[in-house]
Amino acid sequence: MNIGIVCYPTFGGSGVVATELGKALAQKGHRVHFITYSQPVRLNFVNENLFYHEVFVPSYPLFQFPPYELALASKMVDIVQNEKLDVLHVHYAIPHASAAYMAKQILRTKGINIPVITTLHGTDITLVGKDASFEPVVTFSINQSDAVTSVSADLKRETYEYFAVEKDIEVIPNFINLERFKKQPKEHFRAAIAPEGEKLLIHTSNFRSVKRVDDVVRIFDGVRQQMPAKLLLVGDGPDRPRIEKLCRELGLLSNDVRFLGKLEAVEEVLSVSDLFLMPSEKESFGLAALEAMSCEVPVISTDAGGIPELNVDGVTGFVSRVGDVDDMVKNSLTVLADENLARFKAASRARAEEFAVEKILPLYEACYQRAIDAVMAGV
Ligand code: GMT
Repeated sequence: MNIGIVCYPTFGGSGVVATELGKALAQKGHRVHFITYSQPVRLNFVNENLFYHEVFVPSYPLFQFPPYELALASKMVDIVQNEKLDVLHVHYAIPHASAAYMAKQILRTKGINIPVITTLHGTDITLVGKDASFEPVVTFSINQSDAVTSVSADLKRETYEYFAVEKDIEVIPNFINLERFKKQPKEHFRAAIAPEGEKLLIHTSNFRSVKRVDDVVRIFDGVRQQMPAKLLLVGDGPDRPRIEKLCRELGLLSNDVRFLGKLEAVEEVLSVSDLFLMPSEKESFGLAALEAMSCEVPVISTDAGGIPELNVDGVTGFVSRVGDVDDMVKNSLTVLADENLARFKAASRARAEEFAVEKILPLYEACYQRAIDAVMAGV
């Protein structure tokens, strides 16, 4: 197939999923065209089937808000026509689904009926999408897509709850490359940051309020009062200054809590970690937790959104109510206890194997084929 993928090119989960999907499809022999405003961060890979098309928004003094959606729709029209795409797959509804709708209408006037697949990732529905500023457009463009997928059953439920969506939504969970995300021998790194054999806790996110990074620090503070431990914080974002201040207030030094910033090879740091903390307020799936589990790192999480569809309570870690820091401290100590840790680590990797890219990819391929067949049949 000749597939167009539209996504955010950043470290965010939806962009990561879209890029990894495109790479895996290209390795299977499909031709994949990324259409986005800059090179996706995970597109660090050369393959004869991968193409990248940059969306350029001309600046003009009149534009207080550059019209990205229009430039994107125009680029989609251009690439569908000239690269003879079979299907357009847009990740994150805002503004990709509505730009795809516009492109589809323009292409119709040229005698081309391109099927559009929209994948809902989370905040496009749960935070931003249902805001009155976007809701009518999000509802309309989801309903106008030829097929709609969501990354968890909970996100599907929320979509039907908050939007007048009539389309069938297929749940296709996120996936993992088990070869890349596997425990690597990085003991020298571990010895450097935890020289006394301290337990290593880790959190990766975009440091936005929905991630509750304050709770990460408070959980760590509770744990280290009971056992020697260190915390690794990967990623960056608007809450970081507040988190640094909280660490100082709690007397946590830079040797106790390491801010590592945005990392490309996050699997190397996960490989030396013992416990992943995800105390999020909302999380449609929790891709960062799946990456950790694949590297044999158990997860302490909340029960928000789709996380319980991934993190199995009492098996791959534990699930607590949002904000229940005491419970997450207690659960962390259970997982980290020497007599339990190996069991939780093995169970985490085994659970991650259920989300192997080889298992999930055919679900997307089948979805594309059904949409192509329906459009060809004029349905
Ligand atoms: O979590 C974020 O803030 C980033 C966001 C995104 O859209 O890039 O992630 C969402 O999509 C990921 C991939 O499907 C999911 O694993 C995350 O759970 C989801 N985030 C939220 O629902 C808050």
